[in-house]
Amino acid sequence: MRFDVLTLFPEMMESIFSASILGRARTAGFLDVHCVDIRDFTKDKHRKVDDTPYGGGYGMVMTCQPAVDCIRHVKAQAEGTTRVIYLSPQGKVLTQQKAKELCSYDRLILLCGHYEGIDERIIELEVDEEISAGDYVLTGGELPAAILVDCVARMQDGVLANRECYEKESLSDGLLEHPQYTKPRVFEGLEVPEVLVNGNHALQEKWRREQALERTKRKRPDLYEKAFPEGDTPTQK
Ligand code: 21W
Repeated sequence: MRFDVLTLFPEMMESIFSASILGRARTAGFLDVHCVDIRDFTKDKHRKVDDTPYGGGYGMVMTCQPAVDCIRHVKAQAEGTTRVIYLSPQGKVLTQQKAKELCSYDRLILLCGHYEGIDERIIELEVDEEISAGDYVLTGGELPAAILVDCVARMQDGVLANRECYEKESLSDGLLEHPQYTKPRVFEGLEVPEVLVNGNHALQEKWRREQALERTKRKRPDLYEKAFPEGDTPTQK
């Protein structure tokens, strides 16, 4: 899958995508992420990309010309199915389910706004969908775009060492994960649960499932209710 991140801060985004698991996946050729500088597309002699809002109000608004030309330029190189997404506080909040749906495209073009927002006509002309990172206020769409890339990229073949890593994990089945432990067996008097040290595999599976259910019920009753509506009893696998 190919991602194009359209931003005024390409060097900030580039550093995020060069580190850790995503960086390794890119080097290994499993992931194609391009950061495109919207400012490179401005036709203004002072390289301006924003202006004051019509009708008054504080702050600056991203202008149409650089953003629209940038999107069209990137779209023109595109092969296969493409989705243009504007990261926006007004979008639908990103979920694991939404991320899975986005996997069906060959290319995602992610537009990051900054300042007080972008000219509405950019959305009207070129944007297919708006997505938010959650109900809190940030300074721009860059971090939400990084979240989206991270979340969708790790579902692609070759990015994680083990496919099960994401198919079996937290939130994929709508539940939180069981607690995890590693060495040493006792730390400051706290012991690793006996079943994980001595139990058989079937017992350990059962324990993990019970822990996942108990934790979800206690820490995220909203998720628990979604997974088991109206007191549906979960099946013990
Ligand atoms: C924050 C832009 C507030 C605009 C109209 C009239 C992208 C984001 C962002 C930002 C405003 C996301 C106004 C979660 C976020 C983002 C920057 C409002 C005032 N508009 N997900 N007056 N939170 N944030 N501007 O902030 O661009 S996805």
